[in-house]
Amino acid sequence: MATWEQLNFQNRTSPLIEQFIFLHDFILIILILIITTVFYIVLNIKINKFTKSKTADNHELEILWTFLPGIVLLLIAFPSLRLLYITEENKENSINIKTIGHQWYWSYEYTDFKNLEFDSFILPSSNNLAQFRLLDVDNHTVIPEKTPIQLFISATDVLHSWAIPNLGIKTDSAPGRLNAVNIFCIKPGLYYGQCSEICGTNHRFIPIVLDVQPIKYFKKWTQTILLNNLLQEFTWTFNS
Ligand SMILES: [Cu+2]
Repeated sequence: MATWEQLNFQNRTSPLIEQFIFLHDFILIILILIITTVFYIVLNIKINKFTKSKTADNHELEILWTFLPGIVLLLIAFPSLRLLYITEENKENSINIKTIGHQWYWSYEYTDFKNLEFDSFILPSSNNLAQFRLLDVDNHTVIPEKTPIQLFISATDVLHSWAIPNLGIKTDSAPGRLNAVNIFCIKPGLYYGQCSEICGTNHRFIPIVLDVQPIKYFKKWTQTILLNNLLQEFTWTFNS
């Protein structure tokens, strides 16, 4: 059932989304101020019926309505430019992950580990209550918590977009172009996202599941994946 909390942003789990929401609230305050002022003026004109002689050639008023919007725009421009640079800043990254959008699945490569790569497909709908319909995938993207991670995003066929609303990430994945984004998640848990750029008939069927784990579990997970890949390779060579 829908609740009032759903009107707002999802739970914030990274310093980046905190900053985004702060900017959003700040702009909202400016918006409310502008709407109230305009409403007040319109109401005043309606009630008092301003005559032309009162407002025409009012030099102070003209200066005010030229510079005030400029200052308001600057107040919005500087914080948003700052945020734009913070999202792409890459220093002291512990892990690099490459994700590539395909029609219609995501593939992941952990470039710091040899052979650590997998594809992530949607799970078909089932009656399993522990599974989110159209949001769950077979292979989760596991990352350690409280670790700066750089995610490189690209695509092989058409435009896709890699998005996790909890972390404030929504970055286009374009063929022939490498976009980078920073992840720093402060809470372990499962975070769900979807492709956010219309990419074809199965656009709604390529979700993203980010599994944020404590570092020791992440290490274990890398070992099991590597072992699995090795076994697969072995059976493949054995069968052929
Ligand atoms: Cu897509």
